[in-house]
Amino acid sequence: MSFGEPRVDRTALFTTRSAERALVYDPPPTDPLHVGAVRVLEANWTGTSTVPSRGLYPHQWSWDSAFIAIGLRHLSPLRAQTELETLLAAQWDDGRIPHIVFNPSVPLDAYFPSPDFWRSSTAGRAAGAPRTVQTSGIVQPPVHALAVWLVHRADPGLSHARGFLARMYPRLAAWHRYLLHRRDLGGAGLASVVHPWEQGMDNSPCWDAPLTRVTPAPARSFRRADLDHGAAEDRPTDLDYGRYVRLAADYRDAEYRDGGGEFAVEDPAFNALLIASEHALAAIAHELGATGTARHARAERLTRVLRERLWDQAAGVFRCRDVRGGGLIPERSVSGLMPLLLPGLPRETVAALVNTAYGPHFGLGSGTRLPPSYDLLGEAFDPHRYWRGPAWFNTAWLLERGLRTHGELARADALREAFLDVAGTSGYAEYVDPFTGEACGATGFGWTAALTLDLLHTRPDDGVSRTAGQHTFETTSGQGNEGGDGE
Ligand code: 9WN
Repeated sequence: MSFGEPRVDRTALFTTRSAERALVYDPPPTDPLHVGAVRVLEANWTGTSTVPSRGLYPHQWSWDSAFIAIGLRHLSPLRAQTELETLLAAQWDDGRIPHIVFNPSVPLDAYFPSPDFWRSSTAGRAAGAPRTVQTSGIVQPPVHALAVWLVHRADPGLSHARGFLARMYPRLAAWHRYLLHRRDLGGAGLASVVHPWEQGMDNSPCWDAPLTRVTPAPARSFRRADLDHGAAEDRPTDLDYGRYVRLAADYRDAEYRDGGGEFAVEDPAFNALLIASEHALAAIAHELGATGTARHARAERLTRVLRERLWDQAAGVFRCRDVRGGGLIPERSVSGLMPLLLPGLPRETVAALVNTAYGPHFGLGSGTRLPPSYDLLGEAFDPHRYWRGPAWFNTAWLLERGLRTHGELARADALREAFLDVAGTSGYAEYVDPFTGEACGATGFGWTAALTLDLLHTRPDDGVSRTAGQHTFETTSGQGNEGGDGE
């Protein structure tokens, strides 16, 4: 096992040629967990970005790439920067970062919905979709500014030499502006998702009630490619898929204009990640010489709005809000634990969230090895079905980070150990049975390998703020997060 500061890819300081974007590690690591994770990232690298999985997900996915870059920074900061640059090069003029950037050399039938379904360069023209690359038209959780900041910190010299922050900052600012303005469908300041795929936990029971309003597209009108790779009983049902297809087709047919669709949900994880990224964007602004505190203040204000809009005191968890149906959705999802990431959360909310994570609904410290995606006691719980119970490694990583942020060090250490153990024994699985750690879905999964590397390289007592009340997004000068561009 190897600890310490992210290793600097020194050869990369002087070059940006893709042939030299090889992974470097000096001295060569011998820990099999490390070696295996590096192999996965090498196998999934396409030359400009990393696929989540060669078989099931053969293109570039938005939040996957952000998590992957967070791991890659320990091996090759240059490759980590390239990963994010490739994704942000596909940003639309209206600011949205698409959830998939398609690889033109992959056959159309390898993944559904394919580029000919989304038709970004025609249906997305009014919203400013890029002309030279095909993308989807929906988004995924905004982990990007956080990833850019962490990648920068891995090698500030390389970052400055390549103008990495200066080039990424305006794109990230436009992305947040899109979410905070065009996607404020509830009118309270939070961003809404308009499709279950946007929130990233596609098949969560949280979507069941809002999805009942959506007429499914007929099963014969599309062909699912996911069933070529995954077991049907673990994947979403055909009925759910029909609804996903209908929602996406309606959005496309409205030329990706925001505000009109049947599905609009304020989700706690999506908004917590937006707020965490707003803190990171403040740190980036500070690094670039801005003096204002506007972004930091906005992140704090949004933390308060998140609590006012989505916190359920009696349940001790954040809920999703169905903006079209008008109320909080009475389901407990791992999404509702994710605001623990936020440094400005009141102490009593932190304590309640920790109790919920370690209580009967999520079973940490007692029955489960990693946080289940959904309430163990919920009616829809299924330990193997997509986002209806299994554990994913990205949410475990976020929870670990949240626990450290609020000084829950023993619990964070235990979760870190469980993460590393299960990642290795499961073959870097896409997701696992939360009780046994048995592998489900794809193996050799990008973010599982990348976040394994991140936990291996970030000393338990270093890397993020470990003290309750301190900022997670400290600047290089250690002055706290005072950045902001005052927009
Ligand atoms: C749809 C790529 C993505 C992840 C999502 C996960 C799954 C896609 C699918 O795979 O979603 O975007 O086809 O099910 O749910 O979180 O980003 O790994």
